[in-house]
Amino acid sequence: MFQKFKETARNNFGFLFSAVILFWLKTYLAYNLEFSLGVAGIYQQFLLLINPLASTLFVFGLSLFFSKPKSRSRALIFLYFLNTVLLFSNILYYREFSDFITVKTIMGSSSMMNGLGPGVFKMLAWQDVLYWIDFFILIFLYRRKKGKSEEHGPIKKRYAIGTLVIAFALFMANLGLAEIDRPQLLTRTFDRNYIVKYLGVNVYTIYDGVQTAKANSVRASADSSDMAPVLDYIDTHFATPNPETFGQAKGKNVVYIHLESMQQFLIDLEMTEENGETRAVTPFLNELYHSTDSYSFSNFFHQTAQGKTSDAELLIDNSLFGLPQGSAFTQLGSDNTFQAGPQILKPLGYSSAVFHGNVGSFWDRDNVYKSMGYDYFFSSETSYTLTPENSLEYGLKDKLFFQESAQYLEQLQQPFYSKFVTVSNHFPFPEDEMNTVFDIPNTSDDTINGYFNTVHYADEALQEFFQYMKDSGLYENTVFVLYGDHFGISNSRNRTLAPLLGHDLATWGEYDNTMLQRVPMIIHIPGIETGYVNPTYGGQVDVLPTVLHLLGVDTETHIQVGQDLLSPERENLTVLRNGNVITPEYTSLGSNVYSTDTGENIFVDELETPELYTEIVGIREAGQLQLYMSDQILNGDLLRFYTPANFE
Ligand code: GP9
Ligand code: MN
Repeated sequence: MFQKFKETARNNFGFLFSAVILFWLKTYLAYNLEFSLGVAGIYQQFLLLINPLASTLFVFGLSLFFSKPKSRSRALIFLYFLNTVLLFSNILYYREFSDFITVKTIMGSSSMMNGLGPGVFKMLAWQDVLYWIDFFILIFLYRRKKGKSEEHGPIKKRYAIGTLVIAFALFMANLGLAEIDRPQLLTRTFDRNYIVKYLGVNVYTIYDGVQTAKANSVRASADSSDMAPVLDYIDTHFATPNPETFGQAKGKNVVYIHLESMQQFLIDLEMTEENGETRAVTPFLNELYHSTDSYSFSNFFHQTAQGKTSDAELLIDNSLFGLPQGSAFTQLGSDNTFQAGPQILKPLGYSSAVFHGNVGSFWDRDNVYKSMGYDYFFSSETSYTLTPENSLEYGLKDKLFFQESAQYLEQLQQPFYSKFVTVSNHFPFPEDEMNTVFDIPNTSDDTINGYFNTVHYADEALQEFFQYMKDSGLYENTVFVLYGDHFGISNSRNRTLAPLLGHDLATWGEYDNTMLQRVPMIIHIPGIETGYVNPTYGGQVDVLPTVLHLLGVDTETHIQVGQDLLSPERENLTVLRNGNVITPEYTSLGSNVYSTDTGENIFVDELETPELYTEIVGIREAGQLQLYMSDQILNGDLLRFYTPANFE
């Protein structure tokens, strides 16, 4: 009997085992070469090593249900191919986003993948051969064994089922070991990195799919009673506006300028060129930043996640966070009830418009802007003619965009609430004949080198736009709100960027990556002369109440989870979308705490430093609560149950 089993195993399972081993090795290689999973200690290393096994065996084991040997082998090859595609897509995606692909990303938003698409060739690396070569080895093994396959009979169903049972048992063992190190791994919402680190890419993908399905049912089950805790939060969290700035821009037009991929480190940054001359990268932004007509913010962070541009727009217009996964625009946007800037200002006689030199379907803007109450959306379908000469991957080049848009803006009924979404400074920061080129930086990374040129171009475009505004006479009567939407240089490239910014690479780590998530935030109000650079810790979620208060709009009954950046009562805290929290004193990243000032890692323990411990728990909870309330509102579509004062 044992002899018989051995034979069956050799004849039928040999190919399966080769496939499992190959894929296992490949996955482990990718873990080490591609993802920064924060593996600490031998135990986590061990979990990382074993975690691909269970799911790989399970997925490939499905092929055993084919009774014909030929179909069985082919099914296995097909499954192997699919699983390789999944792994490889994650590798490419991670290189840009430092994150894994979500099911929502795959299903809900082709535009999300477009976000990666054009840059995809730049994402390829030499080692990518390693992620495909095994596939050909497998085909080679198949061809070799093919001649002998006639000897193999069908596999008994119970062996096939047995294989899946073994795979499942292995998974449970893996999960058990993981939970020892990280309790509640699956019950609490962790960073995606954690799930991959402990359970692997396949399990993560399945887990994410289940989560997505659950989320879809949340909206259906929410009702008006869910608003009560939200209203409580809004009430206690409200920061009374500063009487000196409240209404300072009353009745003025609003122009938001969405600065694509612009990071704060660019402000005041100078480059010394090969000819010895020193040039500012963003001379015009610097001028605005330091102007006494501007409230500028030096500790302002982007709070976006995978929804990138769309997350930033959502935050700015609604004072609500995007979703932890995927883009709220594409997932919920068009069905959701919003109480956004345009809707709030409409009763005060404001018209509203967005200008964006790209197709309206990108991030589902066509629909979402309508849900947010925008009167007009000037897109490439309605207003700009795109040609290969005048546009880049994401639309009309900024200078031409501003030039054309300024004419439309002049026609708009005043006062208006408007937004200009720029695109030229978008990854992969391509070369273009319209750019002035910096010789320095000449780093090993063309993406970084290109960034400075496209940033500089965007800065020139901005300057031209301000000139149009002055020429048309709109300038004096307008508040300009400029914000960077998210990082341009991803964490995986920061080590190459760091020396250019004068940072020490030896100590580079998660603290430094986090500090680079600051983005510019400038509120320029011509003629005020009371402007200054404000060091409060805040983020995109705080912009709407700030702007509304400057316009003299009372927001007390509005459901906005941010706080006025100019209010002396505010919390002085930034929570990033991943739950990390930054205050002037502390930066809390996962379970680590750093001094925000020095970057020094601070040991915080409940027993040894009880007071500090309580303080850190306090700021973490404040951050979590803000995210939680925002998620409740958005996921449950709770605004459909509530109408603020003076709202139509
Ligand atoms: C596309 C543009 C880019 O229309 O807004 O969005 P992003 O890729 O930065 O999210
Ligand atoms: Mn963007």
